[in-house]
Amino acid sequence: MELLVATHNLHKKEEIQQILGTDYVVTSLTDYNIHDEIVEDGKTFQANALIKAKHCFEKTGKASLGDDSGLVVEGLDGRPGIFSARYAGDHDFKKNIAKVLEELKDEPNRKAYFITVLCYKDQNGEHFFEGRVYGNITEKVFGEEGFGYDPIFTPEDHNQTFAEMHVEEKNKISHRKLALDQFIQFLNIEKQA
Ligand code: ITT
Repeated sequence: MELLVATHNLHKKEEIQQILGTDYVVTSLTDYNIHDEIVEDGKTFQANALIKAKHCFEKTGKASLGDDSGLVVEGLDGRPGIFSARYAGDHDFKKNIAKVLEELKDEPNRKAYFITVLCYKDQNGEHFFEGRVYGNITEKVFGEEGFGYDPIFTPEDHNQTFAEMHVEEKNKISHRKLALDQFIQFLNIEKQA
């Protein structure tokens, strides 16, 4: 079955494909030659996931999955949060990471979580699914796998950052995996109905 994800982020697409396995063929906006930037001006992850799913559904007429994700750091009052993609001004992850580490320099509370909110939109309406993984922000970057803030996030009960883990390992425990599990459960129930 095809699953169209309303994203321009190919790392996300690949992770979703790896998590869902061969039962699904994951496609993205790029596969539909849609290159316009979606204005993510919602005030919550839910609102932004909905904006992405709606945009994609309206452009393609196909059931679409929006994924809005980010890093929420306790000692930074929840930042970068919904501003995770452009925290330091643009989509430059080295700069985003550097900004988070700099802001946490004198902050003892390094607790954080990653969140993914999925919005699935089809002709019948919208459905939301959420996954979170709790952990801590490291003092410096470790590892080269994954993407975004993975090199500075160590999940609870682990001693490696997401970027030090093999992709499969991250994808077994990640925020995205937890949200996708619920989504797949929903699709399976829908199929039986
Ligand atoms: P789309 O909106 O096109 O899907 P995006 O990269 O802008 O792509 P988000 O707004 O959902 O996606 O994500 C904001 C940022 O949060 C993203 O650019 C990454 O830096 C970071 N992020 C999201 N998921 C992540 C993950 O699994 N690991 C590390 N960082 C992640």
